[in-house]
Amino acid sequence: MEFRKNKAFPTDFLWGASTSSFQVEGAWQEDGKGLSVIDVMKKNPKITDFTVAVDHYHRMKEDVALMAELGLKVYRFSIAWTRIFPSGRGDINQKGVDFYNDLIDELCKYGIEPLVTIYHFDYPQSLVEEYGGWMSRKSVEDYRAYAEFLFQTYGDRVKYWLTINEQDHVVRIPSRLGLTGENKYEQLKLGYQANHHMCVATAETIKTFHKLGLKGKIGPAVSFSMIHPASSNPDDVLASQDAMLVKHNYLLDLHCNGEYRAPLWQYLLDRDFAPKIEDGDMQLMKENPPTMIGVNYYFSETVKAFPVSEEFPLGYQKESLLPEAEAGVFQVIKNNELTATDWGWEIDPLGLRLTLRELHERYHLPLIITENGMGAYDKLEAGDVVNDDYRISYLREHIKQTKLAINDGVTVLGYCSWSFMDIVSGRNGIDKRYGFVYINRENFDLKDMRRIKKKSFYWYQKVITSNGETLS
Ligand code: BGP
Repeated sequence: MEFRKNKAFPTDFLWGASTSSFQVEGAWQEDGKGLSVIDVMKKNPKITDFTVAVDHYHRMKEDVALMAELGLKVYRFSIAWTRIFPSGRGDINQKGVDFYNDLIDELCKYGIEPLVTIYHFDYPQSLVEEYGGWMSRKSVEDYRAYAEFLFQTYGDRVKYWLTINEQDHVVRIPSRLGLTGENKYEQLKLGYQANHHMCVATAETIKTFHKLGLKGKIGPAVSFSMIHPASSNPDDVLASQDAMLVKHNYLLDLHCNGEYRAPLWQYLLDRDFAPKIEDGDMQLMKENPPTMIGVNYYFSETVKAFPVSEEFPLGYQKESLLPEAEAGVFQVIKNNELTATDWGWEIDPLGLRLTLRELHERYHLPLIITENGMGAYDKLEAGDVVNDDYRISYLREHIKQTKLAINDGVTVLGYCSWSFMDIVSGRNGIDKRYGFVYINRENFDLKDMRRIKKKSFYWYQKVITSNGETLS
Protein backbone atom coordinates (compact mmCIF):
# COMPACT_ATOMS: atom_id res chain seq x y z
CA MET A 1 0.00 0.00 0.00
CA GLU A 2 1.25 3.49 -0.76
CA PHE A 3 0.38 6.66 1.13
CA ARG A 4 0.39 10.37 0.40
CA LYS A 5 2.38 11.09 3.53
CA ASN A 6 4.72 8.85 5.50
CA LYS A 7 5.42 9.11 9.22
CA ALA A 8 8.90 9.73 10.58
CA PHE A 9 10.48 7.43 13.17
CA PRO A 10 9.20 8.23 16.67
CA THR A 11 11.51 10.57 18.57
CA ASP A 12 12.21 7.95 21.23
CA PHE A 13 13.01 5.23 18.69
CA LEU A 14 15.70 2.92 20.03
CA TRP A 15 18.55 2.78 17.51
CA GLY A 16 20.76 -0.08 18.49
CA ALA A 17 23.04 -2.98 17.77
CA SER A 18 23.32 -6.50 19.15
CA THR A 19 25.74 -9.22 20.17
CA SER A 20 25.58 -12.40 22.23
CA SER A 21 27.87 -13.49 25.04
CA PHE A 22 29.53 -16.56 23.52
CA GLN A 23 30.08 -14.84 20.18
CA VAL A 24 31.99 -11.88 21.61
CA GLU A 25 33.23 -12.46 25.14
CA GLY A 26 35.86 -15.20 24.94
CA ALA A 27 37.34 -15.93 28.40
CA TRP A 28 35.42 -19.17 28.25
CA GLN A 29 37.03 -20.56 31.38
CA GLU A 30 38.04 -17.41 33.20
CA ASP A 31 36.98 -16.00 36.55
CA GLY A 32 34.94 -19.03 37.54
CA LYS A 33 32.77 -19.41 34.43
CA GLY A 34 31.23 -22.87 34.02
CA LEU A 35 30.94 -24.76 30.74
CA SER A 36 28.03 -24.30 28.39
CA VAL A 37 26.82 -26.55 25.57
CA ILE A 38 28.66 -24.22 23.20
CA ASP A 39 31.97 -24.87 24.98
CA VAL A 40 31.70 -28.63 24.61
CA MET A 41 30.29 -28.63 21.08
CA LYS A 42 32.18 -30.70 18.49
CA LYS A 43 34.75 -28.40 16.88
CA ASN A 44 34.90 -27.69 13.18
CA PRO A 45 38.62 -27.86 12.28
CA LYS A 46 38.14 -25.33 9.46
CA ILE A 47 36.91 -22.43 11.59
CA THR A 48 37.58 -20.90 14.96
CA ASP A 49 35.68 -21.94 18.05
CA PHE A 50 34.29 -19.50 20.62
CA THR A 51 37.00 -19.70 23.25
CA VAL A 52 38.51 -16.28 22.51
CA ALA A 53 35.79 -14.84 20.28
CA VAL A 54 36.55 -11.11 20.00
CA ASP A 55 37.88 -10.74 23.53
CA HIS A 56 35.07 -8.46 24.65
CA TYR A 57 35.41 -9.77 28.21
CA HIS A 58 38.75 -7.99 28.51
CA ARG A 59 37.97 -5.01 26.28
CA MET A 60 34.48 -4.20 27.46
CA LYS A 61 35.13 -0.53 28.28
CA GLU A 62 36.83 0.13 24.96
CA ASP A 63 33.87 -1.49 23.18
CA VAL A 64 31.26 0.50 25.09
CA ALA A 65 33.14 3.72 24.32
CA LEU A 66 32.82 2.81 20.63
CA MET A 67 29.10 2.19 21.09
CA ALA A 68 28.81 5.67 22.56
CA GLU A 69 30.76 7.14 19.65
CA LEU A 70 28.42 5.36 17.25
CA GLY A 71 25.54 7.01 19.11
CA LEU A 72 23.69 3.86 20.13
CA LYS A 73 20.52 4.43 22.13
CA VAL A 74 20.29 0.73 23.03
CA TYR A 75 22.72 -2.16 23.16
CA ARG A 76 21.43 -5.71 23.08
CA PHE A 77 23.71 -8.29 24.68
CA SER A 78 23.22 -11.62 26.38
CA ILE A 79 24.30 -12.83 29.77
CA ALA A 80 26.30 -16.04 29.90
CA TRP A 81 24.26 -18.16 32.32
CA THR A 82 27.38 -20.09 33.39
CA ARG A 83 29.24 -16.92 34.36
CA ILE A 84 26.51 -16.29 36.93
CA PHE A 85 25.73 -19.89 37.92
CA PRO A 86 28.70 -22.03 36.79
CA SER A 87 26.65 -25.19 37.31
CA GLY A 88 23.43 -23.68 36.00
CA ARG A 89 21.97 -23.27 39.51
CA GLY A 90 23.09 -23.14 43.12
CA ASP A 91 26.40 -21.39 43.76
CA ILE A 92 26.75 -17.90 42.40
CA ASN A 93 29.97 -16.72 40.78
CA GLN A 94 30.47 -13.17 42.02
CA LYS A 95 33.06 -12.29 39.37
CA GLY A 96 30.54 -13.11 36.66
CA VAL A 97 27.89 -11.02 38.40
CA ASP A 98 30.37 -8.12 38.61
CA PHE A 99 31.23 -8.29 34.92
CA TYR A 100 27.65 -7.59 33.90
CA ASN A 101 27.18 -5.02 36.63
CA ASP A 102 30.17 -3.16 35.21
CA LEU A 103 28.91 -3.52 31.65
CA ILE A 104 25.46 -2.18 32.55
CA ASP A 105 26.97 0.69 34.56
CA GLU A 106 29.24 1.56 31.68
CA LEU A 107 26.29 1.63 29.27
CA CYS A 108 24.25 3.78 31.65
CA LYS A 109 27.20 6.17 31.99
CA TYR A 110 26.84 6.94 28.27
CA GLY A 111 23.05 6.94 28.32
CA ILE A 112 22.79 3.67 26.37
CA GLU A 113 19.78 1.54 27.27
CA PRO A 114 20.73 -2.07 28.07
CA LEU A 115 18.58 -4.70 26.36
CA VAL A 116 19.39 -8.00 28.03
CA THR A 117 18.93 -11.45 26.52
CA ILE A 118 18.67 -13.85 29.43
CA TYR A 119 19.74 -16.87 27.42
CA HIS A 120 21.20 -16.99 23.90
CA PHE A 121 22.12 -20.62 23.02
CA ASP A 122 24.79 -21.12 25.77
CA TYR A 123 22.86 -23.48 28.05
CA PRO A 124 24.74 -24.84 31.10
CA GLN A 125 26.38 -28.16 30.24
CA SER A 126 26.11 -29.37 33.82
CA LEU A 127 22.29 -29.25 33.64
CA VAL A 128 22.42 -31.38 30.51
CA GLU A 129 24.60 -33.88 32.35
CA GLU A 130 22.52 -33.75 35.51
CA TYR A 131 19.04 -34.22 34.09
CA GLY A 132 19.07 -33.78 30.32
CA GLY A 133 18.64 -30.01 30.25
CA TRP A 134 15.59 -28.65 28.41
CA MET A 135 14.32 -32.17 27.78
CA SER A 136 13.49 -32.46 31.48
CA ARG A 137 10.74 -30.63 33.32
CA LYS A 138 13.31 -29.69 35.93
CA SER A 139 14.73 -27.15 33.47
CA VAL A 140 11.69 -24.90 34.00
CA GLU A 141 12.49 -23.93 37.57
CA ASP A 142 16.23 -23.57 36.99
CA TYR A 143 15.68 -21.16 34.14
CA ARG A 144 13.09 -19.19 36.12
CA ALA A 145 15.36 -18.95 39.17
CA TYR A 146 18.30 -17.80 37.04
CA ALA A 147 16.11 -15.13 35.42
CA GLU A 148 14.79 -14.04 38.82
CA PHE A 149 18.34 -13.56 40.03
CA LEU A 150 19.05 -11.35 37.00
CA PHE A 151 15.89 -9.31 37.63
CA GLN A 152 16.87 -8.77 41.27
CA THR A 153 20.47 -7.93 40.46
CA TYR A 154 20.17 -5.79 37.34
CA GLY A 155 16.48 -4.86 37.25
CA ASP A 156 17.16 -1.44 38.79
CA ARG A 157 18.90 -0.41 35.54
CA VAL A 158 17.58 -2.79 32.87
CA LYS A 159 14.11 -2.08 31.47
CA TYR A 160 14.08 -4.36 28.43
CA TRP A 161 14.48 -8.15 28.68
CA LEU A 162 14.52 -10.93 26.13
CA THR A 163 13.76 -14.35 27.54
CA ILE A 164 15.09 -16.92 25.07
CA ASN A 165 16.83 -16.22 21.79
CA GLU A 166 15.56 -18.16 18.79
CA GLN A 167 13.97 -21.02 20.65
CA ASP A 168 13.12 -22.66 17.31
CA HIS A 169 16.82 -22.93 16.50
CA VAL A 170 17.58 -24.41 19.91
CA VAL A 171 14.89 -27.02 19.32
CA ARG A 172 16.15 -27.90 15.86
CA ILE A 173 19.92 -27.83 16.34
CA PRO A 174 20.91 -30.87 18.43
CA SER A 175 24.16 -29.45 19.83
CA ARG A 176 22.26 -26.49 21.30
CA LEU A 177 20.11 -28.94 23.21
CA GLY A 178 23.17 -30.91 24.25
CA LEU A 179 22.21 -33.84 21.95
CA THR A 180 24.20 -35.59 19.26
CA GLY A 181 21.33 -35.65 16.78
CA GLU A 182 22.25 -39.11 15.55
CA ASN A 183 18.65 -40.26 15.65
CA LYS A 184 16.62 -37.68 13.77
CA TYR A 185 13.19 -38.81 14.91
CA GLU A 186 14.30 -39.05 18.53
CA GLN A 187 15.90 -35.61 18.34
CA LEU A 188 12.75 -34.00 16.94
CA LYS A 189 10.54 -35.67 19.53
CA LEU A 190 12.80 -34.49 22.33
CA GLY A 191 13.00 -31.10 20.65
CA TYR A 192 9.23 -30.58 20.81
CA GLN A 193 9.24 -31.59 24.47
CA ALA A 194 12.10 -29.17 25.11
CA ASN A 195 10.14 -26.52 23.24
CA HIS A 196 7.18 -27.02 25.54
CA HIS A 197 9.38 -26.70 28.62
CA MET A 198 10.90 -23.49 27.25
CA CYS A 199 7.41 -22.06 26.78
CA VAL A 200 6.43 -22.97 30.33
CA ALA A 201 9.74 -21.58 31.63
CA THR A 202 9.14 -18.33 29.75
CA ALA A 203 5.64 -17.98 31.19
CA GLU A 204 6.92 -18.68 34.72
CA THR A 205 9.63 -16.09 34.21
CA ILE A 206 7.22 -13.45 32.96
CA LYS A 207 5.04 -14.19 35.99
CA THR A 208 8.04 -13.63 38.25
CA PHE A 209 8.89 -10.42 36.38
CA HIS A 210 5.43 -9.04 37.17
CA LYS A 211 5.47 -10.37 40.74
CA LEU A 212 8.68 -8.45 41.41
CA GLY A 213 6.93 -5.33 40.16
CA LEU A 214 9.51 -4.65 37.48
CA LYS A 215 8.72 -1.90 35.07
CA GLY A 216 9.65 -2.34 31.45
CA LYS A 217 9.07 -4.93 28.81
CA ILE A 218 9.84 -8.59 28.39
CA GLY A 219 9.45 -11.16 25.63
CA PRO A 220 11.20 -13.71 23.47
CA ALA A 221 13.51 -12.97 20.53
CA VAL A 222 12.23 -15.05 17.66
CA SER A 223 13.63 -15.83 14.29
CA PHE A 224 10.63 -14.96 12.15
CA SER A 225 10.29 -14.24 8.48
CA MET A 226 7.67 -14.37 5.81
CA ILE A 227 7.49 -17.49 3.70
CA HIS A 228 6.25 -16.72 0.20
CA PRO A 229 4.37 -19.19 -2.01
CA ALA A 230 6.36 -20.06 -5.14
CA SER A 231 3.35 -19.48 -7.37
CA SER A 232 -0.37 -18.76 -7.38
CA ASN A 233 -1.02 -22.51 -7.44
CA PRO A 234 -3.20 -23.11 -4.35
CA ASP A 235 -0.98 -26.08 -3.43
CA ASP A 236 1.97 -23.71 -3.10
CA VAL A 237 -0.13 -21.27 -1.07
CA LEU A 238 -1.06 -24.08 1.31
CA ALA A 239 2.63 -25.10 1.50
CA SER A 240 3.58 -21.53 2.46
CA GLN A 241 0.92 -21.44 5.19
CA ASP A 242 2.02 -24.82 6.51
CA ALA A 243 5.65 -23.75 6.47
CA MET A 244 4.74 -20.60 8.41
CA LEU A 245 2.91 -22.77 10.93
CA VAL A 246 5.59 -25.38 11.56
CA LYS A 247 8.56 -23.01 11.30
CA HIS A 248 7.34 -19.81 12.94
CA ASN A 249 3.76 -19.40 14.09
CA TYR A 250 3.66 -22.43 16.39
CA LEU A 251 6.03 -20.73 18.76
CA LEU A 252 4.41 -17.33 19.19
CA ASP A 253 0.97 -18.93 19.27
CA LEU A 254 2.21 -20.69 22.40
CA HIS A 255 3.96 -17.71 23.96
CA CYS A 256 1.28 -15.15 23.19
CA ASN A 257 -1.95 -17.14 23.14
CA GLY A 258 -1.09 -20.27 25.10
CA GLU A 259 -2.32 -22.58 22.39
CA TYR A 260 -1.25 -25.35 20.08
CA ARG A 261 -3.35 -24.45 17.07
CA ALA A 262 -5.49 -27.24 15.64
CA PRO A 263 -3.48 -28.00 12.47
CA LEU A 264 -0.22 -27.92 14.42
CA TRP A 265 -1.50 -30.23 17.14
CA GLN A 266 -2.80 -32.56 14.43
CA TYR A 267 0.66 -32.53 12.83
CA LEU A 268 2.39 -33.26 16.15
CA LEU A 269 0.03 -36.14 16.93
CA ASP A 270 0.31 -37.57 13.45
CA ARG A 271 4.14 -37.58 13.58
CA ASP A 272 4.16 -38.74 17.18
CA PHE A 273 5.94 -35.56 18.25
CA ALA A 274 3.27 -34.28 20.65
CA PRO A 275 4.85 -33.18 23.94
CA LYS A 276 3.62 -34.09 27.39
CA ILE A 277 1.57 -31.21 28.75
CA GLU A 278 0.96 -30.91 32.47
CA ASP A 279 -2.24 -29.55 34.01
CA GLY A 280 -2.22 -25.80 34.09
CA ASP A 281 0.55 -25.31 31.50
CA MET A 282 -1.64 -23.77 28.83
CA GLN A 283 -3.44 -21.58 31.33
CA LEU A 284 -0.10 -20.38 32.71
CA MET A 285 1.01 -19.35 29.23
CA LYS A 286 -2.30 -17.64 28.49
CA GLU A 287 -2.09 -15.65 31.71
CA ASN A 288 1.54 -14.61 31.27
CA PRO A 289 2.10 -13.54 27.69
CA PRO A 290 5.09 -11.43 26.66
CA THR A 291 4.75 -7.66 26.67
CA MET A 292 6.93 -7.24 23.56
CA ILE A 293 8.36 -9.44 20.83
CA GLY A 294 11.98 -9.33 19.66
CA VAL A 295 12.29 -10.03 15.94
CA ASN A 296 15.40 -11.48 14.31
CA TYR A 297 15.08 -11.04 10.57
CA TYR A 298 17.71 -11.77 7.90
CA PHE A 299 15.94 -13.22 4.86
CA SER A 300 12.65 -14.56 3.59
CA GLU A 301 11.97 -17.96 2.11
CA THR A 302 9.92 -19.17 -0.81
CA VAL A 303 8.31 -22.57 -0.84
CA LYS A 304 6.37 -24.88 -3.08
CA ALA A 305 4.29 -27.94 -2.36
CA PHE A 306 6.22 -31.14 -1.73
CA PRO A 307 3.84 -34.09 -2.00
CA VAL A 308 4.75 -37.36 -0.35
CA SER A 309 6.07 -39.92 -2.84
CA GLU A 310 7.85 -43.24 -2.91
CA GLU A 311 11.13 -41.44 -3.12
CA PHE A 312 10.22 -38.92 -0.40
CA PRO A 313 7.97 -40.65 2.16
CA LEU A 314 6.26 -38.89 5.04
CA GLY A 315 8.89 -38.01 7.62
CA TYR A 316 11.54 -37.22 5.00
CA GLN A 317 13.26 -33.94 5.84
CA LYS A 318 16.07 -32.09 4.18
CA GLU A 319 18.01 -29.77 6.40
CA SER A 320 21.02 -27.64 6.21
CA LEU A 321 20.73 -27.23 9.96
CA LEU A 322 17.21 -25.81 9.71
CA PRO A 323 14.52 -27.53 7.62
CA GLU A 324 14.60 -26.81 3.92
CA ALA A 325 12.09 -29.44 2.92
CA GLU A 326 9.67 -31.77 4.59
CA ALA A 327 7.74 -34.31 2.55
CA GLY A 328 4.03 -33.61 2.73
CA VAL A 329 4.56 -30.07 4.01
CA PHE A 330 6.82 -27.75 1.95
CA GLN A 331 10.02 -27.39 -0.01
CA VAL A 332 12.16 -24.25 -0.04
CA ILE A 333 13.12 -23.08 -3.51
CA LYS A 334 15.26 -20.26 -4.87
CA ASN A 335 13.39 -17.00 -5.39
CA ASN A 336 14.55 -15.56 -8.69
CA GLU A 337 13.26 -12.09 -7.80
CA LEU A 338 15.80 -11.76 -5.00
CA THR A 339 19.57 -11.58 -4.73
CA ALA A 340 21.42 -13.41 -1.97
CA THR A 341 24.38 -12.94 0.37
CA ASP A 342 27.61 -14.91 -0.01
CA TRP A 343 25.98 -17.52 2.21
CA GLY A 344 22.87 -17.80 0.06
CA TRP A 345 20.53 -15.88 2.37
CA GLU A 346 18.00 -14.21 0.10
CA ILE A 347 17.87 -10.46 0.64
CA ASP A 348 14.27 -9.31 0.98
CA PRO A 349 13.83 -5.93 2.70
CA LEU A 350 10.13 -5.83 1.88
CA GLY A 351 9.88 -9.20 3.63
CA LEU A 352 10.75 -7.34 6.83
CA ARG A 353 7.77 -5.00 6.42
CA LEU A 354 5.54 -8.00 5.76
CA THR A 355 6.98 -9.79 8.80
CA LEU A 356 6.38 -6.81 11.09
CA ARG A 357 2.83 -6.42 9.82
CA GLU A 358 2.14 -10.13 10.20
CA LEU A 359 3.38 -10.13 13.80
CA HIS A 360 1.46 -6.99 14.62
CA GLU A 361 -1.77 -8.37 13.22
CA ARG A 362 -1.39 -11.75 14.88
CA TYR A 363 -0.25 -10.72 18.36
CA HIS A 364 -0.93 -6.98 18.86
CA LEU A 365 2.29 -6.47 20.83
CA PRO A 366 5.04 -3.87 20.48
CA LEU A 367 7.91 -5.22 18.41
CA ILE A 368 11.62 -4.56 18.58
CA ILE A 369 13.95 -5.65 15.83
CA THR A 370 16.63 -7.51 17.75
CA GLU A 371 18.71 -8.77 14.81
CA ASN A 372 19.02 -7.69 11.19
CA GLY A 373 22.24 -7.59 9.26
CA MET A 374 24.44 -8.90 6.52
CA GLY A 375 27.18 -11.45 6.96
CA ALA A 376 29.97 -10.86 4.43
CA TYR A 377 33.67 -11.39 3.72
CA ASP A 378 34.94 -7.91 4.60
CA LYS A 379 38.32 -6.76 3.37
CA LEU A 380 40.62 -4.70 5.54
CA GLU A 381 42.36 -2.24 3.24
CA ALA A 382 45.46 -0.14 3.75
CA GLY A 383 45.03 2.62 6.32
CA ASP A 384 42.51 0.62 8.35
CA VAL A 385 39.65 1.07 5.94
CA VAL A 386 36.74 -1.32 5.37
CA ASN A 387 34.49 -0.28 2.48
CA ASP A 388 31.38 -2.28 3.30
CA ASP A 389 28.98 -0.54 0.94
CA TYR A 390 27.00 -3.79 0.47
CA ARG A 391 26.21 -3.77 4.20
CA ILE A 392 25.14 -0.12 4.11
CA SER A 393 22.85 -0.89 1.23
CA TYR A 394 21.37 -3.94 3.02
CA LEU A 395 20.74 -2.02 6.24
CA ARG A 396 19.40 1.05 4.46
CA GLU A 397 16.75 -0.93 2.61
CA HIS A 398 15.68 -2.77 5.77
CA ILE A 399 15.47 0.44 7.77
CA LYS A 400 13.31 1.98 5.01
CA GLN A 401 10.93 -0.95 5.26
CA THR A 402 10.86 -0.65 9.04
CA LYS A 403 9.78 2.95 8.61
CA LEU A 404 7.06 1.90 6.19
CA ALA A 405 5.82 -0.71 8.65
CA ILE A 406 5.60 2.00 11.32
CA ASN A 407 3.65 4.04 8.81
CA ASP A 408 1.35 1.05 8.35
CA GLY A 409 0.56 1.33 12.06
CA VAL A 410 2.90 -1.27 13.53
CA THR A 411 4.46 -0.38 16.90
CA VAL A 412 8.21 -0.83 16.51
CA LEU A 413 10.18 0.23 19.56
CA GLY A 414 13.60 0.02 18.02
CA TYR A 415 16.00 -1.44 15.52
CA CYS A 416 19.08 -3.39 16.60
CA SER A 417 21.39 -4.35 13.83
CA TRP A 418 23.31 -7.59 14.05
CA SER A 419 25.98 -6.98 15.03
CA PHE A 420 27.65 -4.11 16.82
CA MET A 421 31.14 -5.47 16.12
CA ASP A 422 32.29 -8.53 14.24
CA ILE A 423 31.29 -11.63 16.14
CA VAL A 424 32.21 -15.26 15.65
CA SER A 425 29.36 -16.47 13.51
CA GLY A 426 27.23 -19.27 14.87
CA ARG A 427 28.30 -21.63 12.09
CA ASN A 428 30.88 -19.84 9.94
CA GLY A 429 33.64 -18.61 12.20
CA ILE A 430 35.03 -15.11 11.91
CA ASP A 431 34.94 -15.12 8.08
CA LYS A 432 31.29 -14.16 8.14
CA ARG A 433 31.50 -10.63 9.47
CA TYR A 434 28.49 -8.60 10.51
CA GLY A 435 29.70 -5.65 12.57
CA PHE A 436 30.03 -1.89 12.27
CA VAL A 437 33.41 -2.43 13.92
CA TYR A 438 35.98 -4.71 12.31
CA ILE A 439 37.94 -6.98 14.62
CA ASN A 440 41.47 -7.58 13.45
CA ARG A 441 41.70 -11.35 13.77
CA GLU A 442 41.36 -14.35 11.50
CA ASN A 443 40.10 -17.81 12.27
CA PHE A 444 43.42 -19.11 13.55
CA ASP A 445 45.53 -15.98 13.77
CA LEU A 446 44.39 -13.79 16.63
CA LYS A 447 46.55 -10.85 15.48
CA ASP A 448 46.04 -7.81 17.71
CA MET A 449 42.20 -7.82 17.83
CA ARG A 450 42.32 -4.12 17.03
CA ARG A 451 38.92 -2.45 16.72
CA ILE A 452 38.53 -0.68 13.36
CA LYS A 453 35.53 1.42 12.38
CA LYS A 454 34.07 0.35 9.04
CA LYS A 455 32.43 2.68 6.52
CA SER A 456 29.06 1.44 7.81
CA PHE A 457 29.98 2.75 11.28
CA TYR A 458 30.08 6.33 10.03
CA TRP A 459 26.94 5.76 7.97
CA TYR A 460 24.95 4.38 10.93
CA GLN A 461 26.18 7.24 13.09
CA LYS A 462 24.41 9.64 10.69
CA VAL A 463 21.30 7.47 10.59
CA ILE A 464 21.07 7.72 14.37
CA THR A 465 21.75 11.44 14.68
CA SER A 466 19.15 12.16 12.00
CA ASN A 467 16.69 9.72 13.64
CA GLY A 468 16.52 7.70 10.47
CA GLU A 469 16.00 10.61 8.10
CA THR A 470 19.48 10.48 6.51
CA LEU A 471 19.82 7.07 4.95
CA SER A 472 21.91 7.76 1.89
C1 BGP B 1 20.94 -15.75 14.70
C2 BGP B 1 21.60 -15.82 16.04
C3 BGP B 1 22.86 -15.06 16.17
C4 BGP B 1 23.67 -14.89 14.90
C5 BGP B 1 22.85 -14.73 13.65
C6 BGP B 1 23.59 -14.94 12.35
O1 BGP B 1 20.38 -17.00 14.43
O2 BGP B 1 20.74 -15.35 17.05
O3 BGP B 1 23.57 -15.59 17.24
O4 BGP B 1 24.74 -15.74 14.82
O5 BGP B 1 21.74 -15.57 13.60
O6 BGP B 1 23.77 -16.30 12.08
P1 BGP B 1 25.15 -16.86 11.64
O7 BGP B 1 26.13 -16.50 12.71
O8 BGP B 1 24.99 -18.32 11.49
O9 BGP B 1 25.48 -16.19 10.34
